[in-house]
Amino acid sequence: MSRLVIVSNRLGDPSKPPSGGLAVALNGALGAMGGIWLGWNGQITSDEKEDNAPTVHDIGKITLVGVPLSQKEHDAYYLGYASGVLWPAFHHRADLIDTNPEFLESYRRVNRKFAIQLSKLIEPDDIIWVHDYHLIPLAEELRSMHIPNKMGFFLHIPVPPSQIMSAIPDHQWLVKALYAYDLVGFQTHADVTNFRLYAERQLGVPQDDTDVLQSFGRKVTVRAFPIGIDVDQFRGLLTHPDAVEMRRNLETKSVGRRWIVGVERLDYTKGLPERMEIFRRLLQKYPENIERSTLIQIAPPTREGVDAYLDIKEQLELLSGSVNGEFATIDWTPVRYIHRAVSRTRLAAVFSISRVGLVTPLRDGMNLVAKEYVAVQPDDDPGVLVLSEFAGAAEDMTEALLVNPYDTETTADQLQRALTMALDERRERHRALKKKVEDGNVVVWSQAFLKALEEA
Ligand code: ADQ
Repeated sequence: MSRLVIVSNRLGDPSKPPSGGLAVALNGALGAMGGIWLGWNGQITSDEKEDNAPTVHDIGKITLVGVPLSQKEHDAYYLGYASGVLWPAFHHRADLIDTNPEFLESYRRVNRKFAIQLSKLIEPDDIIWVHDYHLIPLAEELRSMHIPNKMGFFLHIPVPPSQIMSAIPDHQWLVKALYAYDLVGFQTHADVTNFRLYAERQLGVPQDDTDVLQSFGRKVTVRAFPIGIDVDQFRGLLTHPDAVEMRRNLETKSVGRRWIVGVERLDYTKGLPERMEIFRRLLQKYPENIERSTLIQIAPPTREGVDAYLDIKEQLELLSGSVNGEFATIDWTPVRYIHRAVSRTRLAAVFSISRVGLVTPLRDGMNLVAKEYVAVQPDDDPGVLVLSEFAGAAEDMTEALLVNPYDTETTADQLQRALTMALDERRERHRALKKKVEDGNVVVWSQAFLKALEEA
């Protein structure tokens, strides 16, 4: 039987309780097939040799291989190229691209470093599954070492339209590198379309109506695999004593009040300043929400070494403070802004008692928070999901109230609609969304990807 080899920027840790659905699915697939997980182990070494010895741990049928990086590699490959070039460009923010040529060089070097370590471990029947934008050229590096194995790639973030992709220096090299895989998976059909249009316009790849693209002497299957969550695991968190206590606490405080919840890493793609303006507009236009509706915004820090993230932190602090200054009363604070990570158990509890899940990214590959919110709503009295049309999740979750987060006025109206929606309509929308979230769970997603990879 084939082994599975997973490669991601950060190494997972199957010995700890998984922190998210993706870790659950990948641990599950690895546990079933046996195999290797290779990624950066979080260690910084003082030298930069290509074949720095990795850390190796066996946990049951899984071998964890941790590649160390030097400080310079981490800063230029991860903070520089992955976070400062690819992340903004793929989220339609070409204006934030940091075009330092050293970043690309380091990105290539770290991909080569990962490939060198992998090449020492791979057996002929192994199936290789590479995750995300940090590792786009990995397959090309492996092919140059004459490794013929099946290789699949999944992109967790969106694919931008061709003209924005073209703003990336050396974009043709980057996209061509995807042709070294046998299967390339994107989150949505819109992403597949963007990729195909780019391939046609910029690379002259002929198109037909199959999902196989042929060019540069290779064939690659390109399909959408919308990622899901581990519904049972997430719902199961509600029975944890911490969650029970949190729910009790919030319910006591919420007599006659309603919670609106927003949860994401503090990232400029997530539309947080826009959300504060939407909430401000709600309070101005529908004053019955004053002393009744509270926004709980949980946004832990991320990538603090990148300037654009410092800007968003300052902006959000100013805005949440100004909404509170404008509307707070002696015994009510409109925005509770928490700039820290919160345990998943507590998150599940907050989602479950919130009347509205407010998920309004300006651009998002999928957005798992939308699915987590739906998964823990009570069937008899469910809350309403207000979802940005620019999240990948909106392609399928059409029973949410879909909004354009740039349009403050209309989104505030939709938020009011969510807060005042009749029980029958809430139940009907929830029933449809819940089915979609359950049917498209993360195990279904990983199995579909691996099956397609075996067949590619
Ligand atoms: P992210 O951009 O990280 O993921 P998302 O899909 O929402 O976005 O996943 C975030 C996860 O972290 C969720 O499980 C959420 O509950 C958790 N989380 C967020 N804030 C937290 C907090 N304060 N404390 C604890 N946990 C928190 C990328 C892409 C997405 C894509 C996913 C998966 O950007 O578009 O959906 O990968 O493919």
